[in-house]
Amino acid sequence: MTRTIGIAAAQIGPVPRSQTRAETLDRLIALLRQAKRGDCELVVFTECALTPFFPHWWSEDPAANDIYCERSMPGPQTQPLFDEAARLGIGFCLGYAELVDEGGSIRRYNSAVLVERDGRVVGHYRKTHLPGHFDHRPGNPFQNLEKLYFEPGNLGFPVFEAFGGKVGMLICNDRRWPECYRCLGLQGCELVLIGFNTPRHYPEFPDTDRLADFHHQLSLQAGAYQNGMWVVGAAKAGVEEGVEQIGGSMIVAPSGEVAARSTTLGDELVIHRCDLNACRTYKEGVFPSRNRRVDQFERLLES
Ligand code: CDT
Repeated sequence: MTRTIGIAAAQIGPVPRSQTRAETLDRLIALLRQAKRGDCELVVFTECALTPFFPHWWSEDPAANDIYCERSMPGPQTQPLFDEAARLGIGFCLGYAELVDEGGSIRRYNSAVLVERDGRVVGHYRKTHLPGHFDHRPGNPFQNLEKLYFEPGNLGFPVFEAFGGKVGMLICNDRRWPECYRCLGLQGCELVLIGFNTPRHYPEFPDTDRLADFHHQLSLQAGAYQNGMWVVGAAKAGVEEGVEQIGGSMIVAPSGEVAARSTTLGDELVIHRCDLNACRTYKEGVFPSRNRRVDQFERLLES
């Protein structure tokens, strides 16, 4: 018996500084509608999908970028996306910059929300691995200031019952770390949703530039195969405010094979009907999860 779900990775091209939040939201809503026409039930948007990727910009006052943060989800500016998705009966995962008041302290996270087809918020994830630096590096062509603008996520690696299966989320740099997938896989996760903004150029280590696409794909394929999960990666692509980003949105099967991939660096859907039961061959066959070695690993994680 199959357990299939039509999934679209919703890649978006550059979001210029001059674009209003409402204009960006219209682009996301257009992709939702296109996904519905493509028989999809779940759309995966990228990391910080509502705004330009502002951690590339230095500011003396990091709070100046609070205009790019959401104080609630849904909020007044994102409600139209939630309304249209519920009207279409389509769920989504949306990356956004989050600003919260935690016990009187203002905190900022690089976050994602998972929403079911009826509009119900299923759960949240906050990015664990914040790449880059705290300091201004004026010699670099652009900055990587996520460490300055965000705090590391404090929600762990939750797995949610949704879309007829077990679903987890990661955000961009998380996808390079095998333990992220492992923490999800050990909870039986069958589908991992990942948004990313990946520059082609790494100012501190330019020798890796020629491998940017390869390392991205390698990470998704290894995570999928070694944990028997579907992995969906949705990019912010193209040249945004002078920063070239790789694109390369794709859906990877639990076999590690690329099932579908983007062909442009603009707004584009990457669609595949994913059979969640295909995870079983790898979870129970190739990597049986209840063997002694994995039990030991779980104990290590708990300690
Ligand atoms: N957004 C994000 O996490 N990007 C990183 C690049 C960081 S380069 C220091 C990535 O892993 O793609």
